[in-house]
Amino acid sequence: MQALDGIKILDFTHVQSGPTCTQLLAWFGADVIKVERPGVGDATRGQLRDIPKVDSLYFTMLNHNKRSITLNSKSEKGKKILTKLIAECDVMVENFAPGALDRMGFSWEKIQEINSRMIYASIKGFGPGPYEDCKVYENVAQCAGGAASTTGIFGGVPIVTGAQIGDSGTGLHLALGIVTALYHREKTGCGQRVTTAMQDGVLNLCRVKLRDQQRLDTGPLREYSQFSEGIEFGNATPRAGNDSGGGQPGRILKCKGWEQDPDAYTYFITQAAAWKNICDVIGKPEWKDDPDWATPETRLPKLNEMFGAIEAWTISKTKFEVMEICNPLNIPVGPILSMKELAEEPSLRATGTIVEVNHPQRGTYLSVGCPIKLSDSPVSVERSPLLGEHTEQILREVVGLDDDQITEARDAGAV
Ligand code: CAO
Repeated sequence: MQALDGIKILDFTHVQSGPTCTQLLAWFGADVIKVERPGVGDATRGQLRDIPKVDSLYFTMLNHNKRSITLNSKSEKGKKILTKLIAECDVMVENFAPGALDRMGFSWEKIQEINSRMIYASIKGFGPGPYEDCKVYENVAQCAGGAASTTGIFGGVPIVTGAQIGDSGTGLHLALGIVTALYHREKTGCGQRVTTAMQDGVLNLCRVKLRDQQRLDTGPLREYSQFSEGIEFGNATPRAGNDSGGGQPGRILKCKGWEQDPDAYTYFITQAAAWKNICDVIGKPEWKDDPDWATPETRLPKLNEMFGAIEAWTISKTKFEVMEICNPLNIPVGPILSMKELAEEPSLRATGTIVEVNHPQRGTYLSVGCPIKLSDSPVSVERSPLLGEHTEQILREVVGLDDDQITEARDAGAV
């Protein structure tokens, strides 16, 4: 038995943000019924295709363990079927442009009328306010949520990150909102509305940068490299390159082979408690008790010199040797791992974080499995559904239609 066994999710999500949320819930055992437009489906089925006429990796990697029903929810018959689906499901999730479901005739009030236990969950780009009607994609959210203004090299342009904090990050936030509402429903018997805005989700993940914004009022941010370089701070949290976001200064440093390998680097954190070990490892034992170097405060104005000395050592080792030497000494370091290295990492295969999935059209492909491990709710990653693969099954089992009614719905173009 899985944690969410018995929970039926009406999944009106598309592209990335919403599908990441419902995929997680499917992995925890919910029956996720993905509703797609007949003949069209989720736009990502056809985006960034690597094999002609085959569901893209973009789609397959975001829609595991779901069932697919095609339904024209704007047609009269389609609306009747949707009404029945709403009555039968526990959770409805959508990430359409603002107002799309209201325009279809399914406002929150109407949904509550049909099913008072329904949890209705949405992702939008922005919350209530001047931008609430905007359509939003990943990078817009990264920019509007504070990530881009604080990412990049000091003096350079704002940079977006490859981690999909706007889409997948907000999907995670929504999934937590949904399971919280399910827990609440256990006690009250009532459903509720759950909303997350991508701007809010990104800002939540940039919390430490709002911390720094306020610290600027009382002086420079001494742990930023900018401070050690004597560059004045402006009135907003600046881009901090690869500086550590915490109180222990860290940087990305070159390792052996960096001239040929773009990922031959390590992250190196100068953990205060490990300072003496760091001095020994890098061949600077004289810094251990030197009053100019011995405390974090004395080192902050000299970060370039300090990391220069550390890099003179890391550059003589591979990123994995750095890890092997530093870990036993409690010096936190991390190799810069490429996607290729991650895809081939046996320990990630062993835990199911990287999985091989078989798909009838594309054969075997790699995906990221469930990153959250529940000891009593094991996850088996199943391939994504083909467009409308489960239409008949769902019409029969969930909606309760018979063969004639299914044919009628097909003839009317409702499914
Ligand atoms: N039957 C009938 N109509 C359907 C349907 C179905 N099964 N499924 C979708 N539609 C309709 C919608 O009702 C909508 O119609 P109206 O415009 O008449 O209301 C239409 O299809 C298009 O939906 P959309 O506006 O959501 O899609 P889009 O491609 O224009 O915009 C996106 C995409 C992502 C920008 C927008 O949905 C959005 O801003 N979503 C919220 C934020 C979000 O999640 N963004 C992240 C996406 S991942 O990067």
